[in-house]
Amino acid sequence: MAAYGGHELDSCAMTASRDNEERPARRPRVFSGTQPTGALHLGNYLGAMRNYVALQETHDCIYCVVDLHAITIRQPRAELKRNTIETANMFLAAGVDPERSIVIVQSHVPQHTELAWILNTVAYMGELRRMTQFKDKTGGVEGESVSVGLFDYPVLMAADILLYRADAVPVGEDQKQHVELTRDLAERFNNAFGKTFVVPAPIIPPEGARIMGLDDPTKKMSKSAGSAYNYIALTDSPDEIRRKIKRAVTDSGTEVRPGDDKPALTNLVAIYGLLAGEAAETIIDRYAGKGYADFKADLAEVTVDALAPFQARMRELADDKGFTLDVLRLGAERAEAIAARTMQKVHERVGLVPRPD
Ligand code: ATP
Ligand code: LTN
Repeated sequence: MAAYGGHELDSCAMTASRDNEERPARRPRVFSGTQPTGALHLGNYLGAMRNYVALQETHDCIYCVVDLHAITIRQPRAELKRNTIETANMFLAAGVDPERSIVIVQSHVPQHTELAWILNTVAYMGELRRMTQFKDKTGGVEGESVSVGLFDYPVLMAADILLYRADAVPVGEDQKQHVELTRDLAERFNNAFGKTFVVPAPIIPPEGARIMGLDDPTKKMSKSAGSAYNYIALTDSPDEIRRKIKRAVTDSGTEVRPGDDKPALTNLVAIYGLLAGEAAETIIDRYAGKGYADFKADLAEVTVDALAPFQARMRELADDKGFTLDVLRLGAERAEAIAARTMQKVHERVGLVPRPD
């Protein structure tokens, strides 16, 4: 995992790559968001954040800590604040470079919620009700006490993306449906009011898009899972990582190989392969005749080693609080310049009277 090396942030370098509309040949734009709901885990990294880092080579990227999404599930305020800064730190520690990419907190750019309101007028109740994440979070029972915010969550996500006219959205498999809804809303708005939004495409990695829970390989790894043995947080200590991998469920039999009959090993071999940069065949050959214990012990060390540079950078960032705040301040300025231009166009298309000077 490439860690972003500590260098000074200077606002000139950042304004040099301001809104790319001003450039003759703009690179395609990427937007993605992560909720500040706790420590990110290997699923978040392998499914999404790894792509956040890689896409910086070819795209102009905006990465957002989506705090307004996080409040659809109640969280103590001190925890939300801590998680917001920590999630921004995780982007940086994983290799998001704030001199090349924009890093923001969603609530710092008010146009996200403004556009969400306007998109609410083109979104249908029926399509929001069909969102599987909504169904999962409500347990399929849409009772009297399900919040409007939880229901409307995908419209705010669409606003996040469309606000910046992003071409591509790196996400894990579970967010594909939300990006499809975003495409539908963009097209519906464009048809009704004239071409305004870019219709974005999801970027979902061929491997790692759905890392499964260590304690239950039939469900995705999730930071909101009931047990900490479900996931490996990117901030887990080496001993915690070893303990969790040792306790990870395995399948019947002894062979280390992926397969439809082996959901647990399929997941563990995928994690090993992605972190070590090795093909599944190489791993299968190495553990032929050896059994699960040897494989798990080595997987623990591969994971500890892969996370070490990230964790070192997290410690540096924790000791330098001003750095992250500078990144977020400059990020918000740059993002707002792009957002304001989109909103001006949206107001005009819809027929809202401009505020008199
Ligand atoms: P969680 O379920 O862990 O609380 P989330 O999906 O609700 O996470 P985020 O933390 O905002 O919310 O997700 C950040 C990114 O990580 C998203 O692009 C999401 O698709 C991806 N992601 C989340 N879980 C996994 C997983 N198990 N495997 C691969 N990608 C994942
Ligand atoms: N819904 C996403 C988080 C999210 C997002 C976005 C992802 C909010 N806005 C815009 C991509 C683009 C989740 O639960 N992981």
